[in-house]
Amino acid sequence: MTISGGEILARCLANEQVEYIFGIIGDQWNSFFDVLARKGDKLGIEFVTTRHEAAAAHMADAYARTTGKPGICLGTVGPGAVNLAGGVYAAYADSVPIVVLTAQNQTWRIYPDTGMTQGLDQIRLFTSIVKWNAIAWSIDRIPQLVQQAFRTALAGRPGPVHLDLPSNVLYGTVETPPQIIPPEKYRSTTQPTAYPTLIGQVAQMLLESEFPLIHAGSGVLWAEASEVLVELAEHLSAAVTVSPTARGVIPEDHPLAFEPGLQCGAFAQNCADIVLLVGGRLGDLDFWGKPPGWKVPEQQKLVQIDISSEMIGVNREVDLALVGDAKSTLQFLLSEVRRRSKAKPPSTLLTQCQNTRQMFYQSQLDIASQDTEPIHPLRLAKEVRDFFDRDAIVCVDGGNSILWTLHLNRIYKPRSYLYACDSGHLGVGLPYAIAAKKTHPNRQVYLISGDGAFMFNIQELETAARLNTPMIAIIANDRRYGMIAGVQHLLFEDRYYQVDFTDVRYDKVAIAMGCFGERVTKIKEIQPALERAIKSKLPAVIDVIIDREANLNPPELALIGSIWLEGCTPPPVEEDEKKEKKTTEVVAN
Ligand SMILES: Cc1ncc(C[n+]2csc(CCOP(=O)(O)OP(=O)(O)O)c2C)c(N)n1
Ligand SMILES: [Mg+2]
Repeated sequence: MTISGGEILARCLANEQVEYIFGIIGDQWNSFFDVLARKGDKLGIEFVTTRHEAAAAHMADAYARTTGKPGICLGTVGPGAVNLAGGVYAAYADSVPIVVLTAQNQTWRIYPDTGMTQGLDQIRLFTSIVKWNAIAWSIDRIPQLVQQAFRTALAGRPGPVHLDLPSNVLYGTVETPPQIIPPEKYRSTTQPTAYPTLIGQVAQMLLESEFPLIHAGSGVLWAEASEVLVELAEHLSAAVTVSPTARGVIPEDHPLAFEPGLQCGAFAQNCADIVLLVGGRLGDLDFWGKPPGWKVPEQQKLVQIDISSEMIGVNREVDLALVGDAKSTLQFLLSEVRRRSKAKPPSTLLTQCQNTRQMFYQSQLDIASQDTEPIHPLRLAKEVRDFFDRDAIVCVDGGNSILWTLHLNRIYKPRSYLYACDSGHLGVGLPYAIAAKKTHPNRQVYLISGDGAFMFNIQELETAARLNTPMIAIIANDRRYGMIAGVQHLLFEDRYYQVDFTDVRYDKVAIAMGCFGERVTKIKEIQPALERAIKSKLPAVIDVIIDREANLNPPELALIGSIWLEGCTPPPVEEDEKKEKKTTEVVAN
């Protein structure tokens, strides 16, 4: 039986139960696409064509984040590969397992490039943003390399991998198809648990502490360990904080939950005498595990659980490290604390932190309850959250528009919050929302996006309309790169530079691409517009004109900015160089 390299690749992907491949075709891929055209249904694989490869990578990323399974994206040789890279970085930064497939020119024309059209060293292109990559030099290597791709993407701390597939390998044929064995025969389906004696020690430390706190990174989501983590917190009366990317590990209206931010999560982190860090590395957005977000190590013990020993003690010294899967390790830890003691009563410190959190929450609600117009960005966050179901999948994108959604746009379920946290990658939001809706058609999916961020991948509205994925994108429209303007406002006494752009009718762009669109300028119009968007059954854009002055200064921007720009104080400026505040505000058309 003659079989092509493209068909072997398709069969290997089907063997991994791949449902979707996101990407854009190129001629080098035609043989593979012809297999999908003829046999895609039988193999259970649907190809999703996007309008830019970066969006395809973001969609694969969203698929992985919402399902827990690797997402697949594909691009053609040269420009397709380069465009994919932009999206792969966002997945890499947040340790999301995606498999990146690029076509390559013929094996005899590559590495080195000899002047072939679209020639590119794609291995080197991806090296810094994938865990592993390789070239399939011959057809018979395809199964082995696909095995390695999935094995590595899912091993330990997950992440992207890349396969480069030369056109003669994809078009070429063999007479005897190589054997394709089931995944459980080539990669482990279970993860290791930490050493039992150490688990006992940790149980004792937690029980003897005054005020324990559990800090969850996204490793908890990948390990499906949210439920057991909450049970452990309840037994210990421990506060639970999360990295921004791990929102949803605990429902944010749970009495023990403290959402991220210096005035909420970090307040509790600053009171705890012991911290159990699970599946995270205390990076930038965790305030590095240092003051002012945390206590110094002498006053606060740190126990770290991570699947990867490479993550232990990365940014903060540990008192004890448990290397193992978050779920099984927490399960053993929970039985150990239960065996040793009945539930621990809440400490006075916990109650104090809960009161502070409540006061802060109330202060946010007070701002959001004002009826002032133009619409305050916090009011928008609240109106939107109040409108949608508790289990909606929430995507966020932008600058200050994201900061406003930290407290009043609560997240209640694991794998329901899509945010390119460690890359801060503008443009992820729309592709995330489309892929989330495609993958979870029965759940509501909404996006709150800055207007700057939305424009990075606005072309995907056509994809949304074509796929019939009725997600709802809400744009917090301040006609500028508000976060950068906000920092310029703080640093340069209102001297703004290159942060404003002209007004665009995003609603009309949406309609032109076959979606629903409305522009909203009044508070009382927000929810009716969302209602009409749902009724339309179309992908929708609600373009909300917000208060651009208020958007300059969300809570925490000054503090977060000072951590980001540590050591970067601007030099003094001569009096005569200080410009007047400039604005290029353009009236909505
Ligand atoms: C791809 C990319 N380019 C540039 C930046 C730098 N950046 C961070 S926030 C921001 C402004 C975002 O503006 P917008 O999406 O309108 O949100 P706003 O802050 O106005 O609410 C920019 C340009 C980035 N994070 N990502
Ligand atoms: Mg903006």
